[in-house]
Amino acid sequence: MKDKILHLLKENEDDFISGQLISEKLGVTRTAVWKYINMLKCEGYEIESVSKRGYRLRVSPDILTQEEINQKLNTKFIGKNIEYFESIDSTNTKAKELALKDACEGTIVIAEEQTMGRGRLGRTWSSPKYKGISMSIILRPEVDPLDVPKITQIGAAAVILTFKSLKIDTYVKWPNDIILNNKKLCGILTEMSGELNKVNYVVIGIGVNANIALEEFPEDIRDKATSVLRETQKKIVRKDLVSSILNNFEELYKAFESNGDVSRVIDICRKNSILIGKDVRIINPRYEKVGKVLNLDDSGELVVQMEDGSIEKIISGEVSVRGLNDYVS
Ligand code: BT5
Repeated sequence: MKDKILHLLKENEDDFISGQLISEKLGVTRTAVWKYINMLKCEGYEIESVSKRGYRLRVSPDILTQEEINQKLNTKFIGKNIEYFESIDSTNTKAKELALKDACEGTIVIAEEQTMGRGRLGRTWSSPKYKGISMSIILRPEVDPLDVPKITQIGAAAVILTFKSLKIDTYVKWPNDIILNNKKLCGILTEMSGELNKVNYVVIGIGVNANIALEEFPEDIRDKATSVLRETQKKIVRKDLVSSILNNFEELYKAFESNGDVSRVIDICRKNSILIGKDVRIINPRYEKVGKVLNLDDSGELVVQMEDGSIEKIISGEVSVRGLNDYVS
C-alpha cells in the first residue's frame, strides 16, 4: 500500500493530491493514508501536507528501491523486478538463493549495505550503508558455460559507459576491476551454476564506491580503493548510477545472449584497458608468470607475452601490475 501511495504522489509530483482522493482510489481509510505518508517521511521522502489541499511530494531520497530506480530505467527485463534490502549479508548470495527458486532473468537484488560482501576467492568486499552500490543481476543465458566469463566484461563495459556519460574516465583492470585514478572504484563478481554444457543461472554482482569517504573504507584498503566522492569531491546520485548501469548492461547483454556478439563490449574494454602495454604478473592456481600484456582478444581473453617470448591467452586469473618497486594489485 505504501508503494501505491508513493506511486500516486509521484504521478502528481507538481500538484497536491487530497487524502480523500488517495483513500478513494486505493480503498483505504484516510487515517491509513496518513500513517503510510508518515512511513514515507521516515524513509526520507519530503512530503508537504496542507489542510484542504492534501499531500505533495517535494523531494525523493537517494535510496535504491524499485520506485526510485524506475524513474530512469528504460530496460525491457533487467531491473524490472528489484528485491531491495536495507541490509543483507551479500546480494550475490541472496541472488543465488532466488535463482534456485526460479527468479526471472533480469531480477536484481540490491542492498544499501552488505555485512558480508564477497570478493573473489573468499575475499571480502566492503559496502558501508547508503554510500555505495551493491547489486546482483540474475541471468539465465542459453550459452556455453565457457562463454560465461564474458558476462564480467559486459558488466565492466556497462560501468565504463555509465561513467563516460558523467565525463569520468574509468579503466578496466582485466578481468573484474574498474579503476579511477589508479585506484579501485568498482569490483565485479560473476558466479555460475551449470553443467558441462548448460548454464542454469549466472549471478553478476557489481559493487561501486559512490559516496564513500576515505575514512569509511577499512584501513587496509585506503591506499588502493577509491570512490567517486573521493576523486571528484562531489556526491553522486546513486539511484541514477544504478539505472544507467542497468540500461547499458541490458543493451550489451542482449547482443551477447541472442548471437554471442561481444564485439562492442570488447571494444570498450580494450579502449579503456589499464593493462594493455603494461608489465604484469599473472597468478593462477596452477602458476605464477611474468609478462607484458599485448591485447585483449575478440573473445575477452588477455593476450600476454611471457618472459620467455611465448604468447599466451589468459582466460581467468589475478593480474598485478609492475609499479616502481614491485607488482601491485
Ligand atoms: C572483487 O573481488 O572485486 C569483486 C567484488 C564484488 C562486489 C559485489 S557487491 C554486490 C555483490 N555482492 C557481493 O557479495 N559481491 C558483489 P576481488 O577482485 O577478489 O577483490 C577483492 C579485494 O578488493 C579485497 O580483498 C580488497 O582488497 C578490495 N576491496 C574490498 N572492498 C573494496 C571496496 N569497497 N573498494 C575497493 N576495493 C575493495
